[in-house]
Amino acid sequence: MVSATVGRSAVLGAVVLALLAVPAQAATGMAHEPATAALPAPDIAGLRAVLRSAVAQGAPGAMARIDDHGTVDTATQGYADRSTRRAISTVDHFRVGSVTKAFSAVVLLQLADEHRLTLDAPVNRYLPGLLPDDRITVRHVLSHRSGLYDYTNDMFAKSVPGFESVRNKVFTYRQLVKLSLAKPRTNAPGAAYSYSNTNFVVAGMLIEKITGHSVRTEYQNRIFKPLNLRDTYYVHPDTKIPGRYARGYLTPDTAGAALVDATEQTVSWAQSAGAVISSTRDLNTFFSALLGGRLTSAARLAEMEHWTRVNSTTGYGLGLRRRDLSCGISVYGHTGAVQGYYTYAFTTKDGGRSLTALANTSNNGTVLDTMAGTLESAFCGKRTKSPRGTAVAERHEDVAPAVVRK
Ligand code: REX
Repeated sequence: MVSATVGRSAVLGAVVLALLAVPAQAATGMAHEPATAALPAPDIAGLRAVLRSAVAQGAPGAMARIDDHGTVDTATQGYADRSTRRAISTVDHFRVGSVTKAFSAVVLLQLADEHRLTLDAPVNRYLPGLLPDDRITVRHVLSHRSGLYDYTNDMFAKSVPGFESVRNKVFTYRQLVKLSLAKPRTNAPGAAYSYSNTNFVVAGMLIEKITGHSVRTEYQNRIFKPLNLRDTYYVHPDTKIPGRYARGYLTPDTAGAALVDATEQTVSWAQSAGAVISSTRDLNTFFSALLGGRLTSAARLAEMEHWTRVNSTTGYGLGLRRRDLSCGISVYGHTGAVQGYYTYAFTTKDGGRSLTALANTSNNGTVLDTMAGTLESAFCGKRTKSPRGTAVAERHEDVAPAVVRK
């Protein structure tokens, strides 16, 4: 308790110094970078309480793992499988949804490092005629500023029927882009942030075109193998999750209706925008390595961390989210929402402390809000004032409008 309090004041001091020292960054809300050593100790009791709330609000299970300079803390609550009543475990694999976008971005930034891709080049230079506007660049796509409409808004307007209509489908990337292009662009290229899965479908196409390999091969050779991510898979269009896994339960739109087991699906509607499978350990390893500078050059990482403001407490870089927590600390990573699984995977600026949290339900905005509290517990430690709930309000505008049933 004492050390948590001391740690916190050190952090606040560092934030004040940073604000004074870097006014330009402060203006964009980027000046929250204390060394991990100055962070307060994680609040594990608080973390458990957050998971208990998520389960009370309808998640069959919830779990979290913190990796902090080699020290591991885990917490679990509820079930991996409702029918067998097997307890959820932090070694269980799960679908990470849009956390996949960070993997796709890393591959493209490595290609930029290798001078095989120019971030400010038009997408159409690599994929002639794909997009209706030559001004849309690779950077626009990776920062959700292309204006390409998110086809999943219509696909999942009705959550359960929408899911059932695609769960066994296999789409080509071009079919998904075609769905998007049937709608007007949401903004002129570069003009505004507008979250869209279409962007990371285009990212997958770029990876395959430039390398001549599948995204699966590139993820494996560039990320999974070098980081020894033994729980991480890209099995599209296979519908099964390899190894031991948590089942995923989609919440229907009708209040009170039974949860739908959504575990098996192709995730072909997302592919390079959302089809990776992983574990809490591997996602922590991945984001620690990324922010620790072990996956790209320092210059490319800096480009990933060039933030477009999303709202008062979130920014989007290139396939990377930044979230500013209530204690003045910023964390970096991604969120994920595929049918049956909500993921939060974030790390500190230097990659020294990482948290991955999962609830095995989706389409439940209350659970999504609650799970954001795992970040507060992991990085802000025990709070003396400002009770959770008031301090932690999830910002739904951070995600595509159709993602969350409120
Ligand atoms: C698809 C619908 C949501 C989910 C989506 N997921 O776009 C991407 C993702 C891959 O992970 N995005 C998250 C469904 C938000 C991110 O980037 O952080 N919702 C569900 C509905 C709503 O069907 N009608 O909640 O299971």
